[in-house]
Amino acid sequence: MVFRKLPGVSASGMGLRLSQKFVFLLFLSGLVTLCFGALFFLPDSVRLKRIFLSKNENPAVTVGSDNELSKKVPGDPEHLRAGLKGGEGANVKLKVSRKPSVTHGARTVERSVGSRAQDERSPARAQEPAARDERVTSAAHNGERASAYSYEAFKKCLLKPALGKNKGTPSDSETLQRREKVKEMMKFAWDNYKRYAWGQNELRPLTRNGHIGNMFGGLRGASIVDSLDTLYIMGLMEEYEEAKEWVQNNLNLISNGEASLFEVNIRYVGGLLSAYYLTGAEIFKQKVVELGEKLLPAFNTPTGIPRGVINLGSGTSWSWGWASAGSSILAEFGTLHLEFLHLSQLSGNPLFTEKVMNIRKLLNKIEKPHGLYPNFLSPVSGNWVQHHVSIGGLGDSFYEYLIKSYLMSDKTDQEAKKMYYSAMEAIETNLVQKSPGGLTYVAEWRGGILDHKMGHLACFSGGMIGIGADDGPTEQRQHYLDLAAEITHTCHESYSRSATKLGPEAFRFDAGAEATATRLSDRYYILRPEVIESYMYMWRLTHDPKYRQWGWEAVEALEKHCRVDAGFSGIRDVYASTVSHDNMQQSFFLSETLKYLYLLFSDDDLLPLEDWVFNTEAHPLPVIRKTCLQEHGNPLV
Ligand code: DMJ
Repeated sequence: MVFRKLPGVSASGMGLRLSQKFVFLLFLSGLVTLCFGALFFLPDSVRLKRIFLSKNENPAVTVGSDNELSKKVPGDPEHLRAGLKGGEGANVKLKVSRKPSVTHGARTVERSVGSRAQDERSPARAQEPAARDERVTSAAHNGERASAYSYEAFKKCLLKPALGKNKGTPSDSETLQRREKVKEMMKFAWDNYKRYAWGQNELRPLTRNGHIGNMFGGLRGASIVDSLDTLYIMGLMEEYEEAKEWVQNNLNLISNGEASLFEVNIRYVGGLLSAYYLTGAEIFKQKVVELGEKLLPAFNTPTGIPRGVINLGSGTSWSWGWASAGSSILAEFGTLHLEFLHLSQLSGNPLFTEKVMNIRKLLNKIEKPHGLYPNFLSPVSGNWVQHHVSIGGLGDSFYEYLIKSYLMSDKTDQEAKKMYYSAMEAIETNLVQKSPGGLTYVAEWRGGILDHKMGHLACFSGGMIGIGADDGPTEQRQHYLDLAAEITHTCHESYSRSATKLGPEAFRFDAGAEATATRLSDRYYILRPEVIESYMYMWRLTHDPKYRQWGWEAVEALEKHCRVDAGFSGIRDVYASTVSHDNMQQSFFLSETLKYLYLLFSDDDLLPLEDWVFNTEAHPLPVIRKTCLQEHGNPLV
């Protein structure tokens, strides 16, 4: 009908002259191109975009879009960002994106990983052959050189015995009693896990069953691997032996599941490495090297920046569905360095070190807005994807691993040192704030705009800044120690201002708030360690008794509100005097929270900081003294 009205249109059915047909077709094809092009500008959550664009592609690496995450995810974007140090943050996000009202957050990767559409994975699959080759090479390499590492030689290079003169037993009776209490909590958490969830990843203490999830790619026994070193240093030897036996007989690494590279690295690789270094049991070394090799294909990207998710069987990797434009997360790819250096050390295979040094090189070279490191980077182009900066979830452990890389290198890694102190300078200039009530906090930064919020995760920074204080520029040392103390104080305030004396997932400093959560969705506590972690470091650095006192307050609160009949559980609202439990005993409670508490009430010679650095899951890794190791017959890698 319309055609008939147009000039030049004949009354016949075909209706158009040749030139008009050509113009019309040109117009049509232009329209189609325009529509398709428009897809690129839609936010990521738009279904069409997800159908047409694979997460592994990098359609438009845009630097500087602010707060993209909040546009992308239905539900509360705050909760999404509440992520944990690194990948775990991802988990919270995923959960919320599907169920905004759920308040316990750590185990959420599972659903979205499992439900990812096949077509999203295909580009990464194209890289499989190379990935396989790499693993073969690595395995062969390892086979040739694995036996070269001598545990005895390693021990000679420690300055002090790992467990101290007397296993860190404190001389005063009150501290000893407190330490015994923490040990009892560990035994209680362990016994219940053993009784109701043995071999599964975590305990659900209310329903008295196990939780597997798929954050670990089909690997099992996360609580066992995460607990090995805690059991050992607490002298729970029977429990340690049963854990070791499980690793020997049941830790099956032939898995075809989809795992978070970050989580497997910090919990399994970290846990096994520590267990090996503390005990010398070969089984841990054997398992950890085998597992490390399964992670290598994740680095098989155009830049060598690994993707966040990997299938441990096929080696296929891809980016988190929620991460902007198929990007990788700073706290995930920036939290591999410590473990991978040790993997090279133990296996004699330099590939592990090469992979993380390549990440370091890229991050060192890339231009940084105001000297800050944004949280999202494209593994394809190597450019930042958006300018969200945080020392909490998504960014946190990257900074932690810079200073710890320096310390773990026996203070020889000058590049890590330089990057850490420059990052600290930028953080202080741009993010560190003082509240009207005088509390020091580290805000988040979104393309130049400050979000006056601190996540529980960001509270690890008190400890981090503390351990970095001594090696900073001379005139800054006292300042860094003071800053560490102020941040730790603020985090303590976030605990003491709640009804339960436990801290919320995130607290704010705006609209009249001072270290309190203003949103319902930020009020939960999932047995996280970061505040207690900072107490432990600050105690070691200053011996100010208030840190032990604050640690004890946390023990009392955990006992009162989180201990249930069959284990420990997170709670949904730290401000409610009648608590509601989330039914999850996180593996990091055994690995970190209880370990840091135990160390807080021990003498400093239990895992002395001159010899050990803790990975971000609190697994102690020894300082690598290359010359000494070499002198004692261990090869330089
Ligand atoms: C732990 O798995 C690690 O500390 C990680 O770095 C962040 N999240 C949890 C604890 O909150």
